[in-house]
Amino acid sequence: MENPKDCTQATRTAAPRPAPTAEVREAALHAGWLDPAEQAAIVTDIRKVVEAAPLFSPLTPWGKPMSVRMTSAGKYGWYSDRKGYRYEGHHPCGTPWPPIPDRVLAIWRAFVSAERMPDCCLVNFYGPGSRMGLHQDRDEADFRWPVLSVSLGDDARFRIGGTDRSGPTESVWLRSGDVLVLGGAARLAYHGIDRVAPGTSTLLPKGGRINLTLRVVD
Ligand SMILES: O=C(O)CCC(=O)C(=O)O
Ligand SMILES: [Mn+2]
Repeated sequence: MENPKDCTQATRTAAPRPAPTAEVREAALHAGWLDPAEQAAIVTDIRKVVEAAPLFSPLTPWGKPMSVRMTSAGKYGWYSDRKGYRYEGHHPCGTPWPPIPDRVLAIWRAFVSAERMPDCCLVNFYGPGSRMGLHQDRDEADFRWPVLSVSLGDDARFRIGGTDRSGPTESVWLRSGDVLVLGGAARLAYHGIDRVAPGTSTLLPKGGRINLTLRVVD
């Protein structure tokens, strides 16, 4: 890749990408991509990730704990504290991040690439009242690789705008089993989660929402 700041989406070499069910400001939504059995199998995989690398609440650079609890799988984990947003090679307790589950990598292969696997699978857990403010995913070296996100559990109100923080936004409900790809013009779009609707899914016995975000980091 010659110009890593170019957002022209990297292309896979095998079969064409599945067509989205909807486009939300140039993000590709694949509603209901994972059936309930596949969702349950991925939750089992993610429980093992969380056993090896427990969820924690990162601090924002302003010193406030985030309402979303997180962990990661892969070569790098996303991390934040008073020093800023970044990727780290180890969980805060010092152990390497566990590998990204094969079932999760299969989703990346279907939408992005069979040759270049993601370096990070960020696992976000939204409990009661958790939300995520508008932000860009911009801690990666090469924006030509899209960001792929998988929603599991309760419905979430996802907001997306453009590359200007104060520009217009649109919102869409992300439901369990949905896959969203932020690539091309949407790669650096501001986005966030306004709220999660409790009791809208039976996938997680205690409720809440898991979001998996797959990214190429370096
Ligand atoms: O939870 C989501 O759907 C979005 C998560 C996100 O934007 C992030 O972790 O950077
Ligand atoms: Mn994001």
